[in-house]
Amino acid sequence: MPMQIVRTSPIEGQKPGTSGLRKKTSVFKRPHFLENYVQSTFNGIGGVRGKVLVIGGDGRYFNDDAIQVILRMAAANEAARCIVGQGGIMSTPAVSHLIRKRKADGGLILSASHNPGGPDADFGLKYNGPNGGPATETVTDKIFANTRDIDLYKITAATPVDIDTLGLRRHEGMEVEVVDSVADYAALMQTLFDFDKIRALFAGGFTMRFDAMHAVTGPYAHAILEGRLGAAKGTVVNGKPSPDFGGGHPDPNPIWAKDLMDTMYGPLAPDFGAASDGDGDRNMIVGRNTYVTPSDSLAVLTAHAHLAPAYKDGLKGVARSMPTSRAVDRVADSLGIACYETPTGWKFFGNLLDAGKATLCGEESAGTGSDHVREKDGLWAVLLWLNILAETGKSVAELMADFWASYGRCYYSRHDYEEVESDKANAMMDALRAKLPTLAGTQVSGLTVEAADEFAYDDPVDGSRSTGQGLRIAFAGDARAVFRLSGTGTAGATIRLYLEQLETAADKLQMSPEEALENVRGAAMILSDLTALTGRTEPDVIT
Ligand code: G16
Repeated sequence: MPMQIVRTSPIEGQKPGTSGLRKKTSVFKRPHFLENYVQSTFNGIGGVRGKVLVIGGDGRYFNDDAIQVILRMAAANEAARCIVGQGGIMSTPAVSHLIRKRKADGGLILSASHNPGGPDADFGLKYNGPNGGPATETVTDKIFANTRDIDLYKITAATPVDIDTLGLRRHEGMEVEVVDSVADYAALMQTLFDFDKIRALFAGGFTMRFDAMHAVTGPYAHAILEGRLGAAKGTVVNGKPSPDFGGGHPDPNPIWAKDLMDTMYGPLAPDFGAASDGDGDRNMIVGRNTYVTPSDSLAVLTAHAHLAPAYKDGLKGVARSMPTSRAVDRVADSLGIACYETPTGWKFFGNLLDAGKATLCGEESAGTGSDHVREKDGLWAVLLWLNILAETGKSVAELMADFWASYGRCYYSRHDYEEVESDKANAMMDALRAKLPTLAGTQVSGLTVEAADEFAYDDPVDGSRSTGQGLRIAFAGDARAVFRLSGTGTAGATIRLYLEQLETAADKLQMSPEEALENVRGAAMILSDLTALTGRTEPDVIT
């Protein structure tokens, strides 16, 4: 086999973040950058000799070239087989499913998620383990350690592997199996939901708009919504994946999915709107004139999941990331099931799902999922919503009004300050961290601080401890402000400020979030001194 051993040396900046390694595409294209990280990943998981890997990406710029490099390195490292999505494209939840279905040893996902793609935009790579989920911190720590002392990588000669034609072929002693990216995933969805009921809903005139944002879910949504479920042609818009996502920002939130929001708040709004992100794991749900926050979506899905066949026997428990609103806690409480609070990052849900402690999980960052895979799953969330709408016969607005009347409303908003100079962002976090022990009892902006701490998580399954997971300030009256630095950005630091205020008074359930959160935002700005320490007066993005 024409295997080459290439001498290399460690490259700075290869520490995996919240979800694998994300960098500017131009950084990933630098000599040895990708190769070093791939070899370190292989080394970090004990080598890939004789192993089966699933490989797929969201189709962004550099996806195809990077997959060729990964295949050549897998062959040189003596992997037995790589299962690749046709054209190198597969959504993140579909990769997770395929790893589990085929009992593969793991997988590599090429994506920078909701970040834009292109030569001047972002790229990313992450490793998922045999359970189909993102590598735990224990594994990413090993990968990182390998990036620090790597001195060689192995790669075969630069013969392109055909990944466009379905079927099995060989590449330098390794099997390469090219599979339909959609088929297995669509079949899985059909086992979870009542497709007959949803088909009847559409047949009865129910209308929907699904914005695939020129990203990976287009083919999945066409096949499932318009194909198997009979939604009208044209239900799926922007359904053809493009390497730069049509020049857009494939992040399903009211800012970046503005066209969908305008449609849903306009005179010709269909009954239901939804969107998904670059790699298909995030979702946005919006009814006619009714945007549903991701935190509320998790809570509503928890309350009604039993209406879908897969969850008809109830949920074992639920989990949310710490900054996610506590709406779901209230539902879990009334259902008498456990609710786990984890650090940000889907990887922290894996152990809970594997151990059967949680069935549904969700995050404020537009991610919801269940134990059917080990990733968040955009289309899954949309289908569960459709199943619930079909069973209840209610509109999204009616469901939300009923929900808030039963559980109260957790007004919620996230303010992002992007590309802040790292020194300044760290200085702000350090100053606030130092202040936390003194804050209880402080009166600020009409609120009283009840408790303040830095979140740390003790995994109830493997006993591992994750520290430094966000600064949280709880106020009397069920209000909360949380500060943390994003672990997915590729330039400077992004400060995330999460604001939450519970309201239970019947006449205060239809306020604007800005109004409901005014005091807690004021208090957070005063306590953090954010403007003085970073020079920022307004967030770049409010979701
Ligand atoms: C990733 C993680 C999520 C996390 C999100 C935001 O999502 O999988 O668990 O909530 O990043 O993380 P951060 O606040 O650190 O930027 P995705 O969709 O980008 O893969």
